[in-house]
Amino acid sequence: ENNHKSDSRGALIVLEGLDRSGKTSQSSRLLSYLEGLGHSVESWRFPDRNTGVGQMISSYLANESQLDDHTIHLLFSANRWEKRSLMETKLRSGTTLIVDRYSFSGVAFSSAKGLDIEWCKAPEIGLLAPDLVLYLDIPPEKAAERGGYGGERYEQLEFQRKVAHSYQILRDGSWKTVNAWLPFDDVEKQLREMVLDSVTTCQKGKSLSK
Ligand code: DGP
Ligand code: NA
Ligand code: NA
Repeated sequence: ENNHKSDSRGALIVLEGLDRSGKTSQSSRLLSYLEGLGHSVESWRFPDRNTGVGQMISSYLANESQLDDHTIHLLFSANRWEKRSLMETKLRSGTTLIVDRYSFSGVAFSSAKGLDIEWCKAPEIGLLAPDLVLYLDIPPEKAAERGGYGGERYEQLEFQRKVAHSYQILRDGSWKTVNAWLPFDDVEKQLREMVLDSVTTCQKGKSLSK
């Protein structure tokens, strides 16, 4: 019903960026911050390597298996789809989710390989729309200097440059960009404000969209 005021709910907050942009550390800092303020909040990440699909993805990333580029793209997407209903339940029950990577990673990484960008977007249609996308912006060269990559498939400077370019194409006015090569504390400070704002808006009953 259109005129029915929707209930208070949690916010879907997504962190995006290159490998070694600091998303994982910032996710856990934001989690502690919001918990400290008494909010119900969970930290999630994609790919979720704990599911059957996630294990296939993990083995691909470790170069232990080879898959066609389209096939792995669809697996990453399936990994988000298998969490969709739980995600909706959590948000509706008032829990905020801080998610380390989501659909934009799917499109950015696969289109960086040369797959058609519209084809890449298609399987993401119908997943829940983030309330806030935080882009941790770092030049690929700076990210590469940060204590080295872990050796997974995509963790190479040349490829990360292409991913950065794809993110640039995807980025729109709704994303909030944070300079991620500042010290971690400064990055955190910027993120805190943005996140709190989004949590408050959703508590007031902003409706959930696809
Ligand atoms: P992470 O666990 O955040 O380090 O992610 C593992 C790697 O997989 C990282 O290089 C980013 C990449 N990745 C994450 N999500 C997707 C996706 O949906 N599609 C593709 N092709 N790559 C992804
Ligand atoms: Na990684
Ligand atoms: Na990460």
